[in-house]
Amino acid sequence: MDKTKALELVKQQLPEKRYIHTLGVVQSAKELAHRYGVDEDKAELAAIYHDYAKYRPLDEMEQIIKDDGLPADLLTANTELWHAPVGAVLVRREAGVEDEEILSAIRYHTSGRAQMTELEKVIYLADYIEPGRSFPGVDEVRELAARSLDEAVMKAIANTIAFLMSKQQTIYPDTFHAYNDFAMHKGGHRNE
Ligand code: DGI
Ligand code: FE
Ligand code: FE
Repeated sequence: MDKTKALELVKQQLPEKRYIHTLGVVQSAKELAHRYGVDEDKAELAAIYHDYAKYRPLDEMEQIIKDDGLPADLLTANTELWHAPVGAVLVRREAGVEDEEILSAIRYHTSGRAQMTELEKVIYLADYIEPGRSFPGVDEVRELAARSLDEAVMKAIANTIAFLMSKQQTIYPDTFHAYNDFAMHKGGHRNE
């Protein structure tokens, strides 16, 4: 898939602000991929498409969760999570991306999961630390990202869980599983 065409497709799906965020994620993902020996072209494409479904209507996303065999527990989870797995379905269907590594990086970019691949970690972290982000704790994660991919992702996940808990929001099980996996192994990974 050609990068310019991918960016054009994504631009049509997103408001200006989210498109600028996407360009930031692309920049951070390429840097992280380079630093940690992850395929830079895959990181770039996954970053371009990671928020593809972010502005789809909830009823359309709900239908895709039901029709495309996505985990049924998503239906009762925070709807903020939906755009990630639904995005993976739509990027395959509408953009013709078949690469399972890229699709799983899109699928898990919001929740994380146990045994994340290196590409999944890069996209999760790039989404968290891209230059446009300015929430509390982001600079600490940026510093960690310079020396350890696993420690940076673990801190980002811990911050997200703490943030959600401070607002008395639910935590999706995959997010806890991701955290526990890093805490137990300090760096379990799948495939590589
Ligand atoms: O799509 P973005 O805004 O770029 O970032 P994202 O895909 O990480 O979405 C973040 C939102 O998802 C944020 O508002 C927190 C929310 N969220 C809701 N429930 C969960 C969750 N994030 C995680 N990791 N786990 C949850 O259980
Ligand atoms: Fe997202
Ligand atoms: Fe994002």
